[in-house]
Amino acid sequence: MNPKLMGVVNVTPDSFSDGGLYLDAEAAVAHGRELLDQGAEILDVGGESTRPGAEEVSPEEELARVEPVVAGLAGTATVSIDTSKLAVAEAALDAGASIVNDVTALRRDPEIAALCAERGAGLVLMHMLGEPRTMQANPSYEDVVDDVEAFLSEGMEAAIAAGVAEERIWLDPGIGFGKTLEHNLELLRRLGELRELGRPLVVGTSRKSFLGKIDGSAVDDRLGGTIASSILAVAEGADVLRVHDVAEAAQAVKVASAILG
Ligand code: HH2
Repeated sequence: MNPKLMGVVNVTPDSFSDGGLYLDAEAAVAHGRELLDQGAEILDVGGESTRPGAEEVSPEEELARVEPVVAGLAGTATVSIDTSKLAVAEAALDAGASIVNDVTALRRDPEIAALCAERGAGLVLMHMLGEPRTMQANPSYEDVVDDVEAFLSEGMEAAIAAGVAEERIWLDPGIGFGKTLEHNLELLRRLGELRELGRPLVVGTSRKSFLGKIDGSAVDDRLGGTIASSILAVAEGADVLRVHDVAEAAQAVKVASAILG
């Protein structure tokens, strides 16, 4: 049990838990460095919130937010760019990012696959039902785990068809993206079934609202829930944890690893 920690660096005014805190590029770079010191192996830089109801920002605006931050961190860290826009992904790779984290799994800009292929970049494909503006309006599935697995399998096939090497693809069930509390819990409980896809699994539960639905906690008071859900995800086979609170996640992973071996 040795998951990598992906530290979240949000350069947005409106992210659901840390919006506005690191909008200034210097503050965002300093925050990224701090997360590295705390044990992050990857820094996930994002310039557009994907919280439920969020409106899209223009590629120009998103790029202006993330480019200096990627450039400031890429020399010392493995950087993923959290975007679903081709122009942003391309500029971020130019600035030194080596992974594209696409929460639409190529549905918004399918050309991201060819870009990653050409650059030899990693690609994270995440499941989302619909789009952020509307995804929480009554999401429904036949069987949430089977449906997510089929979606990720198709996305992976599309990426491979566009030339992305299979070993550069990571998959993510998209906790909180078009899912009820029960859907999220079932995905976490049966996460091991997604191992059949044969690729590393990225899981992001950090501070998400499903945790608050369980215990009534506010967004800045969900560290315990984040840790519990993250460690259980690792026990079910998660390889990468996308978290805001890297120091605490690193400590939890160390203790869990010592116990489980
Ligand atoms: N969650 C968020 C954003 N990007 N990417 C992946 N691969 N997996 C996730 O679970 C995931 C993600 C949402 O978290 P955050 O970035 O903190 O919020 P916001 O989208 O409001 O910026």
